Amino acid sequence: MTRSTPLPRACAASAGVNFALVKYWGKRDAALNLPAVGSISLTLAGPGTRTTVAFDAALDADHFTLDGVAQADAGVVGVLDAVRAAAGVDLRARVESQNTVATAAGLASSASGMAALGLAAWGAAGLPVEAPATQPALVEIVRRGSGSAPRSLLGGLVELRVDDASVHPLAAADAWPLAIVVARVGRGPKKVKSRPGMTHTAETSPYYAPWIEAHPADLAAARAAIAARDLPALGAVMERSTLRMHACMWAADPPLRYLQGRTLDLMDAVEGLRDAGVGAWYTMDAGPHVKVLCAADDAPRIAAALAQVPGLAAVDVCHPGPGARAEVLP
Ligand code: 2P0
Repeated sequence: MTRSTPLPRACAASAGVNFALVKYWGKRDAALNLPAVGSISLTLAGPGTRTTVAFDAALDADHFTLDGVAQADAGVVGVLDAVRAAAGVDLRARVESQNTVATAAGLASSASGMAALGLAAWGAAGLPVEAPATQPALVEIVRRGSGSAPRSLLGGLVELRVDDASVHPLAAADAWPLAIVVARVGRGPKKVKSRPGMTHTAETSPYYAPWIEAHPADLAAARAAIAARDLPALGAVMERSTLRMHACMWAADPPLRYLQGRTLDLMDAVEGLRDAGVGAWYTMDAGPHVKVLCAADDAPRIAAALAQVPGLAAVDVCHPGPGARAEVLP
């Protein structure tokens, strides 16, 4: 690939977190970090990551700060090495990231983090930053950093296909007035990171094969619901996919359980809202937090109802947002 301008230059990129509606759990190739299943997600405005990368001939090592604190992170160096190889750059980089989402807590910080880092490094190396999701080499670098991160390259509802791990828009952020109410249960980091959690599930859960087998039907149902803008149908498949994924983990040996008592209290509250005629559907990832999909107009009263559940750290309303974007700095 050829660079458009000479180095050094700096590039800043922003990416929103995305939450999976139809879940990814498991890999078909661990070395390449290729997913065993496709996934469908919603990228959010607000919570996410902003990262600046500058390659600098004066540096003898990569420097990375997260929220102002210096970090040694092999994943960051891995992304930088992959971008250097793609662009023919042989300089170390200064990387500064700010998260507006809790780090490593099952709130998708790795997705926004890797999308912003990959795109900022790509731009700083002189490669084109327009339409990042259409550049397979960049999508692959971002995916190797975090399997869910390519979805944050696009806004709104997004599908990551299982066959070639490419990402595709299903509905733009402003095409459907949705919201996600995020109910946070506790503030600590998750006990088991996703990567070892997926390996353990694949190796020990007798439900792993059925999970993979049932998955394409959930993707098809979600695609159809999105095309028809049918929120109850999308909510139903989202809850089904969530519980199938967690059932698969619970059946591992020893079991892998991210859900907590308060998670179940929130699921009860969401079902109670539905019984009262309010359209609200839950999903949970590799953590105890509950994300509730709803129509944007219903979000304030759903947030108010969930805030009544005892013992929560926070309840926030989020809306669909754009894909990752970058600007080359002067
Ligand atoms: C998802 N999760 O689809 C699923 C649902 C968590 C549960 O993708 O190993 O940090 O780097 O590919 O992307 C979280 O896993 O994992 C995730 P790796 P990632 O959102």
